[in-house]
Amino acid sequence: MNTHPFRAPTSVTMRASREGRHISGAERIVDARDVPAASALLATRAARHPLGPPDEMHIAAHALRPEDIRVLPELKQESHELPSVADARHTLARILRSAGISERAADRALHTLCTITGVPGAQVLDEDGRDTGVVVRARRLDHVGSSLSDPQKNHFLEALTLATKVASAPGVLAELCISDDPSYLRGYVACAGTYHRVSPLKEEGEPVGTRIILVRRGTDLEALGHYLRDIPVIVR
Ligand code: PML
Repeated sequence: MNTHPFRAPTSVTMRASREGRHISGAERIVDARDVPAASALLATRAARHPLGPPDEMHIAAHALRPEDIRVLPELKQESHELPSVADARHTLARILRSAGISERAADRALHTLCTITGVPGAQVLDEDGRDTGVVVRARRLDHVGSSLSDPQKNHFLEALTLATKVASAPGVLAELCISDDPSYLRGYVACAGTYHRVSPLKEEGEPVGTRIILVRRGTDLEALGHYLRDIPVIVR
């Protein structure tokens, strides 16, 4: 059902950095009357980020038109708890291959995922796993179940929300993520309609964490960026 609970939907975005390096970002869509509460929540969260405290923080609010909002059902979910990082990474590559991604692309995507960090968005790779040179950060998204009172990051709900929006974008084959929180070891791969939670994708304290999006050959990267940045999505 394409309905959402907002009379005056407003996107609230937070970005925080230190010495020019991105450390925290978050997205909410709330009713206009809840913008002060959402802004305070996101400011608290940036200040408490494990990679913080930031020396620069931006919070922006942007009014949305109710009729522009798309309501999407959340992806199906599966959990994979593995005994080691090596097993978890192997499982992630296996899931990609079972969704039709080539072995070479799966290996390249996994290598990129496990070696970079500090990117303010997702790195977009083509279906052979080659870097397209595009980094895109999905904005304007939220889940109907998100809290307006708890500043603690809900890694799972936020990641599921973002993955649901990314999976609905034109040309997307898969999305992979390792959290940049040094003590959050669970990550995911979203493909073929399912959000696979996989753990542990890194060792405690390991300074890696990023997102990768794999796209079909010929995907219009401008249109992909526009959808992910500008089209508001509520997940339920
Ligand atoms: C992040 O910290 O931004 C990514 C969190 C990944 C969540 C994986 C999960 O718990 O399902």
